[in-house]
Amino acid sequence: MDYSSSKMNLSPKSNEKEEYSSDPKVFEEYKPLISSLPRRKGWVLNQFYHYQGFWHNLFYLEGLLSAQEHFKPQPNDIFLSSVPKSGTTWLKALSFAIVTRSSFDASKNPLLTTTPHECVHSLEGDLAHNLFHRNLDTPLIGTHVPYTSLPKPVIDYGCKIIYICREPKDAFVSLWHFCCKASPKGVELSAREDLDFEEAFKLFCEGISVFGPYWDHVLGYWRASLEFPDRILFLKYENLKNEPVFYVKEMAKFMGYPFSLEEETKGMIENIVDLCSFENLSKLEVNKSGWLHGRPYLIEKNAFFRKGVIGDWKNYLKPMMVARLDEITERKFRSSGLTFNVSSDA
Ligand code: PAP
Repeated sequence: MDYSSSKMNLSPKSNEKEEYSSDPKVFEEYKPLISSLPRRKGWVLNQFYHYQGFWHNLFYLEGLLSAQEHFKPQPNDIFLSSVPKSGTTWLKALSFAIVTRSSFDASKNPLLTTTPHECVHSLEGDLAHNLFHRNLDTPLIGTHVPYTSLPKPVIDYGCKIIYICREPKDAFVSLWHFCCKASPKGVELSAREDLDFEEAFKLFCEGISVFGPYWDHVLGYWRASLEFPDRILFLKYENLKNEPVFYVKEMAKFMGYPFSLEEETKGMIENIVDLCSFENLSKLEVNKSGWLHGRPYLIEKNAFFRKGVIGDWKNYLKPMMVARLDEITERKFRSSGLTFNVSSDA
């Protein structure tokens, strides 16, 4: 398949509320496979499809299948990976600022005028759908694809991966808010079906969320990071929040862009942390207004910047819900060595 021929039709079909439909010619080859997959009602977008152990909406599934078949990374590519709502936007901003720091002076950084998601494009969304061309100025590519579904060359070439995860109660609350702001393309926001919090919670606990089950996604990268520590840097949102300077330094070293002593003395790390802070990015005009393109649903840019704190789940989850999510997390992560020991700032 030739990416360059990709053209999407994002208007809804008349006979069903499948909000996104690709050009049938482009993804024709995947139709038999997709129609054979188990499916379930999803959040925001009508259907989730079960593929290689994870739930995907149609748009990202087609992108994933195409990427698995055609995507060829450069050996020095660095993948920024996460399960949605775990700190992707922040990770993209920090990584972009780190690798491009000698190309721009502080007042000209593209992050001041371009959203992090447009500075670092996503594999299964932007690139596989040919919505954006690969930005060859940076080695960075974003992805939500589970570890075991990554295109084979990404593993074979030994590409580096930074994975960010987030405490599951906060990840769920963030996902629910995001989904409430998203609307299928072609559907008025006001005409969108309400996303019931309890129903969303139930689905999340069953593992039915975009790129879910959340726990399997995290564990896939966690185990791989233990096996290949030189290739996979595993970060937690909460640690990055509590000690940003330390982790930005770690990230730069891991990516092969370490800070020199002179840069450290001049406060370069602190400058990057400040540039990419929630407080700074969320007040920039580019992140405050307008719509983010290249998604199967309509979403305002400001939806990627809600509160940016640890422990906001306390404001939303009933004690029974907390117990249920904590129990699943404990059970799933037991004996993996992965824990979340978080202090709340909500
Ligand atoms: P995505 O997977 O759709 O790209 P992602 O960026 O992973 O979303 O998650 C968004 C969350 O990160 C939001 O969390 P909240 O809903 O709990 O507030 C968002 O506020 C938070 N976030 C975005 N940018 C930053 C930042 N610079 N620092 C800290 N948190 C941030």
